[in-house]
Amino acid sequence: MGQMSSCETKLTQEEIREAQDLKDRVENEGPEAIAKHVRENLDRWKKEELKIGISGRIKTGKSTFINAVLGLRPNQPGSAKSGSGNTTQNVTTYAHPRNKQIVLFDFPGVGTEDHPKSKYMTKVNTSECDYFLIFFDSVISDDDIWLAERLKEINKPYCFVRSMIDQDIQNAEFDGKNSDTVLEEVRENVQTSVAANNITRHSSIFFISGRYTDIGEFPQLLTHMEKNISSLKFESILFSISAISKEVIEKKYQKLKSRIRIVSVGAAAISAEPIPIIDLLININLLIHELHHYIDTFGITMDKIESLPAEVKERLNVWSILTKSGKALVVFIIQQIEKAAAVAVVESVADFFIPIIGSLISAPTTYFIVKDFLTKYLDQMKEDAIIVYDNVLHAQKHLHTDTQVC
Ligand SMILES: Nc1nc2c(ncn2[C@@H]2O[C@H](COP(=O)(O)OP(=O)(O)O)[C@@H](O)[C@H]2O)c(=O)[nH]1
Ligand SMILES: [Mg+2]
Repeated sequence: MGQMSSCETKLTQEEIREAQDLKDRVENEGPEAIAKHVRENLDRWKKEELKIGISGRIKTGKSTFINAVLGLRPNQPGSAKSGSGNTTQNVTTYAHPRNKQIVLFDFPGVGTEDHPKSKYMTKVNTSECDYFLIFFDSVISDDDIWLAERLKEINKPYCFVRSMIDQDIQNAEFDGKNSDTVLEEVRENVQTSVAANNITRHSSIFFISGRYTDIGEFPQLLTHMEKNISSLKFESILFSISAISKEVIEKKYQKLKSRIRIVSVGAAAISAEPIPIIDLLININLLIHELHHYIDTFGITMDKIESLPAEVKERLNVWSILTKSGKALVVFIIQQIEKAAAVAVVESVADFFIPIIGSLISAPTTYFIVKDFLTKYLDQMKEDAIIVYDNVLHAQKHLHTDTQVC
């Protein structure tokens, strides 16, 4: 039983308390109710509303950025119209196609004829947004600063965004300059005007590309958002946006990793009052729920995989899960768990001799089996997400066009 006691000591006090609480609930409400409770806890972000306000003059890259966040190309249904002719006279709202609770507001720029400062804050309901981005091009205008001041007054988190950094890099390359220092140079140029103003001096400014989201400070922008909105709202945006860069994949991975504990503690509680077979199946459904969430979050869809060359496809781990459903998937997971269990309980004599299929394994052992199982699959799916990104999304960048990489 050496392994058992070491397992127990590895659980934190908080986890033991949580498991105990869930175990009591299992006794009172039954294991299915607990699984539902765990799933609801994991899915709380889906109910969270997130409203993002976007303002700035025309042609500062707002529509392109909106499409990147929505995961849409220009001209796809539901996308923001990009380019000339779109003056965004009124507020246009865009619901995220993968999560209708996320809405982007394309606000008209301040100071235009239709939206003078005097009427802006009443006409444009900025206060309902959770977070605000003010786009600018060469310099931050007085109108932009005015808006930032108003947002500050109502304690609304915001940042300034200078997009199209890819163009600056391309220009530098063309001019035979060192493209590595471009971002710093652009920042310095802006900084000179920024330093003169009290508001901009204390504001965050991010230099990004809405067209090529793996260039520039998109990850830093996300981190700023993370610090300034609730963690559930951030979870919502992180799980809904496409895997638009390796940094975003990494952020998604970290967030997904933090959920493993919740599932493991839940599964442990469910197997604490074992009803042979039933508790195992309930736990397997929890695992399937989580695995599908990994696939959705990383956006490893069948159509993206289909477009990969055969030798790349063969390298993907996710294949074994994506191609199975129903009973076949349950059987596959049981087989995987048996493998994991054989490793996890190898020193645990009592558990070792009890057939896994009856799932009369102790709660701490279940905790570690589930934790190892999910960690392994999450790691594998992150690898897959990077392979898909490199082959499908990144490749699109080198196609000619104006198309959004998403
Ligand atoms: N190279 C490059 N072009 C961009 C980028 N963002 C926008 N554009 C282009 O700049 C023009 C204006 O962009 P748009 O998003 O419509 O700006 P908006 O008027 O502020 O909504 C369009 O032709 C876009 O394709 C970017 O990050 N890089
Ligand atoms: Mg626009």
